[in-house]
Amino acid sequence: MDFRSSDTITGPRSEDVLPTTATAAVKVVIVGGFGVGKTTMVGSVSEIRPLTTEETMTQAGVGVDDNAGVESKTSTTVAMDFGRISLSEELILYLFGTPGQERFWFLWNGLFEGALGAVVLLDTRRLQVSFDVIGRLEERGVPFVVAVNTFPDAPNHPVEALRNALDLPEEVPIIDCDARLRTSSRDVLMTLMRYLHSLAVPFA
Ligand SMILES: Nc1nc2c(ncn2[C@@H]2O[C@H](COP(=O)(O)OP(=O)(O)O)[C@@H](O)[C@H]2O)c(=O)[nH]1
Ligand SMILES: [Mg+2]
Repeated sequence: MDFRSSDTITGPRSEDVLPTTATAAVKVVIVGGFGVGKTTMVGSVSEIRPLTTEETMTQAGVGVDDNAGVESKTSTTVAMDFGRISLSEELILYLFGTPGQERFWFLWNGLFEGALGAVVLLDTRRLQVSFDVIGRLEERGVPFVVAVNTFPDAPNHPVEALRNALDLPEEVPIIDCDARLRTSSRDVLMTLMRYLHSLAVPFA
Protein backbone atom coordinates (compact mmCIF):
# COMPACT_ATOMS: atom_id res chain seq x y z
CA MET A 1 0.00 0.00 0.00
CA ASP A 2 1.28 3.41 -0.91
CA PHE A 3 1.32 5.84 2.00
CA ARG A 4 2.45 8.60 -0.30
CA SER A 5 3.02 11.34 2.22
CA SER A 6 4.73 9.40 4.95
CA ASP A 7 7.50 7.68 3.01
CA THR A 8 10.29 9.04 5.19
CA ILE A 9 9.84 9.84 8.84
CA THR A 10 12.08 12.80 9.60
CA GLY A 11 10.15 14.61 12.33
CA PRO A 12 7.41 17.18 11.83
CA ARG A 13 7.63 19.62 8.94
CA SER A 14 6.78 23.21 9.86
CA GLU A 15 3.46 22.93 7.99
CA ASP A 16 2.53 19.93 10.15
CA VAL A 17 2.83 21.78 13.44
CA LEU A 18 -0.46 23.05 14.83
CA PRO A 19 -0.66 26.82 15.31
CA THR A 20 -0.40 27.73 18.98
CA THR A 21 -3.63 29.72 18.68
CA ALA A 22 -5.65 26.57 17.90
CA THR A 23 -8.30 25.96 20.54
CA ALA A 24 -10.75 23.59 18.86
CA ALA A 25 -10.26 20.60 16.62
CA VAL A 26 -13.21 19.12 14.82
CA LYS A 27 -13.56 15.93 12.83
CA VAL A 28 -15.33 16.18 9.48
CA VAL A 29 -15.92 13.34 7.02
CA ILE A 30 -16.05 13.73 3.24
CA VAL A 31 -18.36 11.14 1.75
CA GLY A 32 -20.01 10.24 -1.55
CA GLY A 33 -19.97 7.50 -4.13
CA PHE A 34 -17.05 6.21 -6.11
CA GLY A 35 -15.18 8.89 -8.13
CA VAL A 36 -17.16 11.93 -6.97
CA GLY A 37 -13.98 13.79 -5.92
CA LYS A 38 -13.43 12.98 -2.23
CA THR A 39 -9.69 12.37 -2.51
CA THR A 40 -9.43 15.45 -4.74
CA MET A 41 -11.19 17.64 -2.18
CA VAL A 42 -9.11 16.49 0.80
CA GLY A 43 -5.98 17.00 -1.32
CA SER A 44 -6.91 20.48 -2.55
CA VAL A 45 -7.86 21.89 0.81
CA SER A 46 -5.41 20.25 3.21
CA GLU A 47 -2.58 22.29 4.69
CA ILE A 48 -0.59 19.21 5.44
CA ARG A 49 0.32 16.85 2.66
CA PRO A 50 -2.72 14.58 2.72
CA LEU A 51 -2.27 11.01 3.72
CA THR A 52 -4.03 8.89 1.18
CA THR A 53 -4.23 5.16 0.88
CA GLU A 54 -4.74 5.07 -2.86
CA GLU A 55 -4.23 1.79 -4.71
CA THR A 56 -4.04 1.11 -8.40
CA MET A 57 -7.24 -0.62 -9.44
CA THR A 58 -6.77 -4.15 -10.66
CA GLN A 59 -8.72 -6.74 -12.58
CA ALA A 60 -9.82 -8.10 -9.20
CA GLY A 61 -12.20 -5.17 -8.83
CA VAL A 62 -13.89 -5.78 -12.19
CA GLY A 63 -17.51 -6.76 -11.65
CA VAL A 64 -17.16 -6.05 -7.93
CA ASP A 65 -16.77 -2.28 -7.89
CA ASP A 66 -19.27 -0.13 -9.73
CA ASN A 67 -17.14 2.26 -11.76
CA ALA A 68 -19.72 2.91 -14.47
CA GLY A 69 -19.19 6.48 -15.69
CA VAL A 70 -15.69 6.75 -14.25
CA GLU A 71 -13.98 4.09 -16.36
CA SER A 72 -10.88 6.30 -16.77
CA LYS A 73 -10.22 6.23 -13.04
CA THR A 74 -7.11 4.15 -12.44
CA SER A 75 -6.66 4.39 -8.71
CA THR A 76 -8.97 4.17 -5.75
CA THR A 77 -8.94 5.01 -2.07
CA VAL A 78 -8.68 1.83 -0.06
CA ALA A 79 -9.02 2.92 3.54
CA MET A 80 -9.35 6.69 3.72
CA ASP A 81 -7.93 10.12 2.95
CA PHE A 82 -6.75 12.29 5.78
CA GLY A 83 -6.03 16.01 5.79
CA ARG A 84 -6.13 19.09 7.99
CA ILE A 85 -7.24 22.70 7.51
CA SER A 86 -7.39 25.68 9.86
CA LEU A 87 -10.58 27.62 9.14
CA SER A 88 -9.52 30.34 11.53
CA GLU A 89 -6.66 30.85 13.97
CA GLU A 90 -8.63 28.89 16.55
CA LEU A 91 -10.52 26.28 14.57
CA ILE A 92 -8.84 23.25 13.02
CA LEU A 93 -10.70 20.70 10.96
CA TYR A 94 -9.46 17.16 10.53
CA LEU A 95 -10.77 15.77 7.27
CA PHE A 96 -11.46 12.10 6.69
CA GLY A 97 -12.37 10.99 3.16
CA THR A 98 -14.19 7.69 3.14
CA PRO A 99 -13.61 4.93 0.64
CA GLY A 100 -16.18 4.85 -2.16
CA GLN A 101 -16.75 1.19 -2.83
CA GLU A 102 -19.33 -0.87 -1.07
CA ARG A 103 -16.85 -3.59 -0.17
CA PHE A 104 -14.99 -1.16 2.12
CA TRP A 105 -18.04 0.00 4.02
CA PHE A 106 -17.15 -2.12 7.02
CA LEU A 107 -14.63 0.64 7.76
CA TRP A 108 -17.33 3.25 8.09
CA ASN A 109 -18.32 2.90 11.71
CA GLY A 110 -14.88 3.93 12.90
CA LEU A 111 -14.69 6.78 10.42
CA PHE A 112 -17.94 8.33 11.65
CA GLU A 113 -17.08 8.08 15.33
CA GLY A 114 -16.73 11.55 16.81
CA ALA A 115 -17.50 13.27 13.49
CA LEU A 116 -19.27 16.57 13.99
CA GLY A 117 -20.48 16.79 10.41
CA ALA A 118 -20.07 15.57 6.87
CA VAL A 119 -19.76 16.81 3.31
CA VAL A 120 -21.63 14.67 0.77
CA LEU A 121 -20.07 15.10 -2.67
CA LEU A 122 -22.30 14.59 -5.69
CA ASP A 123 -21.64 13.98 -9.35
CA THR A 124 -24.87 14.93 -11.13
CA ARG A 125 -24.13 12.40 -13.89
CA ARG A 126 -24.38 9.66 -11.30
CA LEU A 127 -26.59 10.93 -8.49
CA GLN A 128 -27.53 7.42 -7.43
CA VAL A 129 -23.98 6.62 -6.24
CA SER A 130 -24.42 9.08 -3.38
CA PHE A 131 -27.98 8.05 -2.34
CA ASP A 132 -26.77 5.37 -0.03
CA VAL A 133 -24.31 7.52 1.88
CA ILE A 134 -27.03 10.07 2.57
CA GLY A 135 -29.17 7.30 4.06
CA ARG A 136 -26.29 6.18 6.23
CA LEU A 137 -25.63 9.68 7.54
CA GLU A 138 -29.32 10.16 8.32
CA GLU A 139 -29.39 6.81 10.17
CA ARG A 140 -26.42 7.83 12.27
CA GLY A 141 -27.67 11.37 12.83
CA VAL A 142 -24.54 13.00 11.41
CA PRO A 143 -25.47 16.46 10.01
CA PHE A 144 -24.25 17.10 6.48
CA VAL A 145 -24.15 19.57 3.60
CA VAL A 146 -24.34 18.51 -0.03
CA ALA A 147 -21.65 19.77 -2.44
CA VAL A 148 -22.26 19.30 -6.15
CA ASN A 149 -18.88 18.76 -7.78
CA THR A 150 -18.71 20.33 -11.23
CA PHE A 151 -17.69 17.84 -13.87
CA PRO A 152 -17.52 19.20 -17.44
CA ASP A 153 -20.40 17.29 -19.07
CA ALA A 154 -22.53 16.96 -15.94
CA PRO A 155 -26.18 18.07 -16.09
CA ASN A 156 -26.85 21.26 -14.17
CA HIS A 157 -29.94 20.61 -12.04
CA PRO A 158 -31.58 23.49 -10.16
CA VAL A 159 -31.05 23.19 -6.41
CA GLU A 160 -34.73 22.54 -5.71
CA ALA A 161 -34.83 19.68 -8.22
CA LEU A 162 -31.82 18.14 -6.51
CA ARG A 163 -33.40 18.62 -3.12
CA ASN A 164 -36.47 16.74 -4.33
CA ALA A 165 -34.46 14.00 -6.01
CA LEU A 166 -32.45 13.45 -2.84
CA ASP A 167 -35.48 13.97 -0.60
CA LEU A 168 -33.62 16.43 1.60
CA PRO A 169 -35.24 18.81 4.08
CA GLU A 170 -35.31 22.54 3.36
CA GLU A 171 -32.53 23.42 5.81
CA VAL A 172 -29.81 21.13 4.42
CA PRO A 173 -27.44 23.36 2.38
CA ILE A 174 -26.81 22.33 -1.24
CA ILE A 175 -23.96 24.16 -2.97
CA ASP A 176 -21.84 23.88 -6.10
CA CYS A 177 -18.12 23.33 -5.83
CA ASP A 178 -15.01 22.41 -7.75
CA ALA A 179 -13.19 19.92 -5.56
CA ARG A 180 -9.93 20.68 -7.38
CA LEU A 181 -9.88 24.26 -6.10
CA ARG A 182 -8.74 25.05 -2.60
CA THR A 183 -10.97 28.14 -2.28
CA SER A 184 -14.04 26.26 -3.46
CA SER A 185 -13.42 23.29 -1.14
CA ARG A 186 -12.80 25.71 1.72
CA ASP A 187 -16.16 27.41 1.00
CA VAL A 188 -17.87 24.03 1.30
CA LEU A 189 -16.30 23.48 4.71
CA MET A 190 -17.26 26.99 5.82
CA THR A 191 -20.85 26.24 4.75
CA LEU A 192 -20.78 23.06 6.82
CA MET A 193 -19.46 24.91 9.87
CA ARG A 194 -22.13 27.62 9.54
CA TYR A 195 -24.78 24.91 9.21
CA LEU A 196 -23.50 23.07 12.30
CA HIS A 197 -23.53 26.36 14.15
CA SER A 198 -27.13 27.03 13.12
CA LEU A 199 -28.13 23.59 14.42
CA ALA A 200 -26.41 24.24 17.74
CA VAL A 201 -27.88 27.72 18.11
CA PRO A 202 -31.25 27.39 16.32
CA PHE A 203 -32.58 30.87 17.02
CA ALA A 204 -29.37 32.89 16.78
N1 LIG B 1 -13.65 18.08 -13.92
C1 LIG B 1 -13.51 17.75 -12.65
N2 LIG B 1 -12.87 16.61 -12.34
C2 LIG B 1 -12.73 16.29 -11.03
C3 LIG B 1 -13.23 17.12 -10.01
N3 LIG B 1 -12.98 16.52 -8.82
C4 LIG B 1 -12.37 15.36 -9.10
N4 LIG B 1 -12.18 15.22 -10.43
C5 LIG B 1 -11.56 14.06 -11.10
O1 LIG B 1 -12.45 12.96 -10.91
C6 LIG B 1 -11.73 11.76 -10.65
C7 LIG B 1 -12.20 11.13 -9.36
O2 LIG B 1 -11.80 11.91 -8.26
P1 LIG B 1 -11.37 11.27 -6.85
O3 LIG B 1 -11.03 12.44 -5.97
O4 LIG B 1 -10.34 10.21 -6.99
O5 LIG B 1 -12.74 10.60 -6.39
P2 LIG B 1 -13.06 9.75 -5.06
O6 LIG B 1 -13.26 8.33 -5.51
O7 LIG B 1 -14.36 10.33 -4.58
O8 LIG B 1 -11.96 9.91 -4.09
C8 LIG B 1 -10.26 12.15 -10.64
O9 LIG B 1 -9.73 11.81 -11.90
C9 LIG B 1 -10.27 13.67 -10.45
O10 LIG B 1 -9.17 14.29 -11.07
C10 LIG B 1 -13.87 18.35 -10.37
O11 LIG B 1 -14.31 19.13 -9.55
N5 LIG B 1 -13.97 18.60 -11.71
MG1 LIG C 1 -10.77 8.48 -3.23
